[in-house]
Amino acid sequence: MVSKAASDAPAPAPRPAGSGKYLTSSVAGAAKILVVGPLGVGKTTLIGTVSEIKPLSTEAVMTQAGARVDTVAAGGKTTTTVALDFGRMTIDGELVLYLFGTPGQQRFLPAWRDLAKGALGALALVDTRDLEASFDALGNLEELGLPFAVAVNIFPGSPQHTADDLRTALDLLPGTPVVTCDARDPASSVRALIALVQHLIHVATETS
Ligand SMILES: Nc1nc2c(ncn2[C@@H]2O[C@H](COP(=O)(O)OP(=O)(O)OP(=O)(O)O)[C@@H](O)[C@H]2O)c(=O)[nH]1
Ligand SMILES: [Mg+2]
Repeated sequence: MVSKAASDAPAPAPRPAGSGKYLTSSVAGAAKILVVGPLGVGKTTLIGTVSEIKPLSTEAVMTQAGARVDTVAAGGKTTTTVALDFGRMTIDGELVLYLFGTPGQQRFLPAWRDLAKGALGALALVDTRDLEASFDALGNLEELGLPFAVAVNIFPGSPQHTADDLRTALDLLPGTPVVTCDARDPASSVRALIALVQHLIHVATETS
């Protein structure tokens, strides 16, 4: 039952879709999306940048025990994701993306397999200072049969390559989108996710 005070209260001002904690009634669909890539490529940063809700992150301090295997192109990284990142982003007020970031290390592949259940696709972040570091993540996506888009996260001093050169170097299918972004910048990160969604729609219409 609505109390008098509540019914007399002025209606709350409409909020722009996706700007707050709660989903708006305009949302018509949802998709689970993975954000993958090697250690330190910017997965946690990107999810934190675009998320409308306080992102969940599971950062732990990197210890000396992992120093030999956990190497990052930039160095100086002190924490790493040990389970997952989680965030939410709404596109055009209609499609909500639930974003799941994977740990960067290949030894967490079993956790990846669980996280990938029910996912429609993935955004694969790449650092051109160490392209080879991305091979494991891209290989995992192919093994799981998940369609993906590649987003090159630009760091200071990142070598620049054409999309075609990257496609060759990363052995991508011709239709796989390749975009650039700065994971700290909302506009470019959202653009990368939109490129992925457009690709997923294309793949779905081709196979239906
Ligand atoms: N210059 C620059 N720095 C970035 C960018 N994205 C992330 N960083 C920085 O790079 C570092 C690593 O980013 P994270 O988001 O923790 O990387 P991650 O992929 O989640 O790393 P793991 O969970 O360890 O695999 C952080 O200090 C970020 O601030 C970017 O686009 N440009
Ligand atoms: Mg992380």
